[in-house]
Amino acid sequence: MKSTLTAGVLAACVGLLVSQTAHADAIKVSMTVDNAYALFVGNRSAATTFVGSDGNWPSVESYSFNLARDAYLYVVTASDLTQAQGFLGQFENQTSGYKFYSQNPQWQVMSTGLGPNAPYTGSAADLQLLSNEIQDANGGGNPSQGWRSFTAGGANGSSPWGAMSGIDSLASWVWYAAGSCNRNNPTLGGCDAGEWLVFRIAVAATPDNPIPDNPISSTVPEPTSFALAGLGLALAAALRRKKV
Ligand SMILES: [Ca+2]
Ligand SMILES: [Ca+2]
Repeated sequence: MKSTLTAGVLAACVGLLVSQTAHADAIKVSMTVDNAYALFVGNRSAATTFVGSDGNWPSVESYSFNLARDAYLYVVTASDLTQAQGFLGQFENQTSGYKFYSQNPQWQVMSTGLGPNAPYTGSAADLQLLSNEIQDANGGGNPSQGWRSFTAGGANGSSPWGAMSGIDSLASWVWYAAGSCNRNNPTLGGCDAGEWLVFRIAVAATPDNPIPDNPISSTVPEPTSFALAGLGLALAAALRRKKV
């Protein structure tokens, strides 16, 4: 019984180790922004790859990736500060079958206060500028004093945008309720939330753990070292049992 249990624990630990070190999730993001955005892939502290940009709010764009569990998606946005502004999107982890929307707490937003000229070219200079802003926000030293939550406005289909095909009607338009924006619904009425804004989502984000990089939990071991520690404990337990 004991050896079977130990073998099971060992197998589970090895399985966890393999899944955490070699696993990549198939991710599909469908989105649009009023007025414009640029999409980047990176990690917790930097944007490393420019994916693309779009400045046409009535079109929904879809992007598919195979991303490691510690990867992040970053969305840099620009607003013309008139009439309305918003982000509408859905995030599908096709590996785990998990799907959620722009108004869910897995998304975060921060303001740079640098004005309307967001970095859109994907040049090395843009990646460096965006990475600097990400690190400022991680340290709480940016205008929004860290990463914040969105505030939801109307659902997909609501005025003034109408229905956006390619995104479920369960999704809502969201924006950052700060600066001159209406705190109850920052998507309506032209306003400046501290442009330009950066949105992000961690591939590993879940409803129970929407902010896996929360500084409060930064003392928790990384998944890989945690798995290794678990493996070591299981081995130690197995050795102890052999002695007895
Ligand atoms: Ca678009
Ligand atoms: Ca606008």
